[in-house]
Amino acid sequence: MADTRRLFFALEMPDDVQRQIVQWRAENFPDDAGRPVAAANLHLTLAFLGEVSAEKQKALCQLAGRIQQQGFTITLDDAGLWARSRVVWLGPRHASLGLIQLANMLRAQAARNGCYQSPQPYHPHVTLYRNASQTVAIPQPNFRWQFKVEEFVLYESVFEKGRTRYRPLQRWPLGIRTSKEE
Ligand code: 2AM
Repeated sequence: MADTRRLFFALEMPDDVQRQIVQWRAENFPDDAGRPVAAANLHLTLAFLGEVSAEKQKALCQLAGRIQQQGFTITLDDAGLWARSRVVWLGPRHASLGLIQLANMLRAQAARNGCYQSPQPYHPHVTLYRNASQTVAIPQPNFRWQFKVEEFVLYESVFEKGRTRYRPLQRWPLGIRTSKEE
């Protein structure tokens, strides 16, 4: 499609959490578990936008900039396999209200601007493997990674040299701005 970008809003993993996840994955899954997501690509999607024109991107970024919400904490303490999409994931057992609120707001803004949104409820997750083997055993979630979220990010998904890379385009801090700061 001409002049469009494949975009999504997401949360970045802190470097130390990213490292620990990759180490846990290497220690707990066999080599043929599936196609591992590169460490630098680990993220938690808030809203997938699909192929977006520059004009629509601008409109969505303006709306994103108006979101007024406090930061929140994410706890990754669960893991599983979605057999149909063949995805191995990590996620929170109990998603914080702030996370759900932010994702739902971005998803609603996207839908109102013509970006298709799945009717499925939002399931916060970090994809660990794609094309997972149907028989892969999911280890006990013997971890609890916790981090504070103070910003959200618009990413572009770029496919080059046979690899997908997620490129951050813009960031928005979380926190309630006073009228003086605006
Ligand atoms: P996934 O991790 O569950 O695969 C960039 O592709 C991000 O957008 C990924 O996190 C991916 O989620 C998500 N994504 C890709 N296609 C999507 C779709 N059709 N609907 C919802 N999310 C999608």
